[in-house]
Amino acid sequence: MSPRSTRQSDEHSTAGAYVHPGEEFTRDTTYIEDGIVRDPEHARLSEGARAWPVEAGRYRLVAARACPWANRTLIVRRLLGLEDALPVGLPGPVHDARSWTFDLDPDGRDPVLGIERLQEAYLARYPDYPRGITVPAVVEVASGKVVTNDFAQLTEDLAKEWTAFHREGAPDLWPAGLEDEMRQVMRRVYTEVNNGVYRCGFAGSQQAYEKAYERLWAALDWLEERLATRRYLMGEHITEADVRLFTTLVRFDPVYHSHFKCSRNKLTEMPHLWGYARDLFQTPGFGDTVDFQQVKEHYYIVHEDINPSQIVPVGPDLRNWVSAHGREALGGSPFGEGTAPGPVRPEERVDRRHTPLAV
Ligand SMILES: N[C@@H](CCC(=O)N[C@@H](CS)C(=O)NCC(=O)O)C(=O)O
Repeated sequence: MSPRSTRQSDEHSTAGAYVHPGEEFTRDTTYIEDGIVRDPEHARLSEGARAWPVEAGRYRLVAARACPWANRTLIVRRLLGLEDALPVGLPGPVHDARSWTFDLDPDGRDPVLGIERLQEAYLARYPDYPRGITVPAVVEVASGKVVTNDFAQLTEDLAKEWTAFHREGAPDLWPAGLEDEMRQVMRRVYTEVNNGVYRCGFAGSQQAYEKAYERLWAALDWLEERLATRRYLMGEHITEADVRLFTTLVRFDPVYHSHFKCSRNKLTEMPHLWGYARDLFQTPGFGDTVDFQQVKEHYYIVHEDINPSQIVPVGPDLRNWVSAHGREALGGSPFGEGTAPGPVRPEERVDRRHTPLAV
């Protein structure tokens, strides 16, 4: 059995080389699409995908703080209070041609899975796994095998399938009445913004870059306007759509503006987006998952073809992330009828030298 392809690309198999000369950037959207669901017998998954049962402690989420797609899972897990049910392993910020390593753990091994590289969990399931070893991934602890790396489905499943383990007061990140519009908004955010910054950064020609740049800024202008009158993307309360936009915005000035040449404006020059990003950053569950130093190290060191010196910038100054944002004036409340998550567990706290928050 091997992961199914929606499109063929070897983009992930050439760590260190992300730009293909003359070409537009195309993302490999092939995932191990298994789902972790409440009722595996009646699960409606895509063809060939396996349904695994939701079970506390059976799986381990592997999520590098540096990665925006993995950052989504860290935020949602914390907002929903799934820390006990789904423990986390945190690889360091960089990876080599073979994969992410657990170099932040004392002996260089994930303390529960006992592996040095995430690659071991992929190969345990698919000995000839042909693609990039990506985070986020969920690994079954007993077998050591990767279950899924389908990051978009994963956060949706955490919200909809893992409800038995949600904390009391967990927010509704997928309000039923908003779901259709949410999916449209998230689709545009994904193609134009989350992936749009990569399309700029990994463009293989001047023409491809300029096209990507126009697309990105058209979308950011749309969001700037949308957020002028709405506190959150879908209105009064946070939803999964905000999680998805936030992880790109928080990386914008430290990385995408310079490293990916997304330089028409800084985030700090887009008043509504900047206020919105700070509002979320200061909301428990969002900013307290962000390690700016790991984020910068990941991009500037791993993408050697666009930053051959691998020098990591010292700036920008991050203290403005904790400044007053004034978004309360738009009304709304982050958690709706729910409540904020409690303090971050000591073992999951971001290094205080890597964040402007008092963690
Ligand atoms: N694979 C997913 C998203 C996950 C992803 O790309 N994660 C990156 C880090 S931000 C990764 O693990 N890259 C390692 C590799 O490609 O070998 C996609 O491309 O849509």
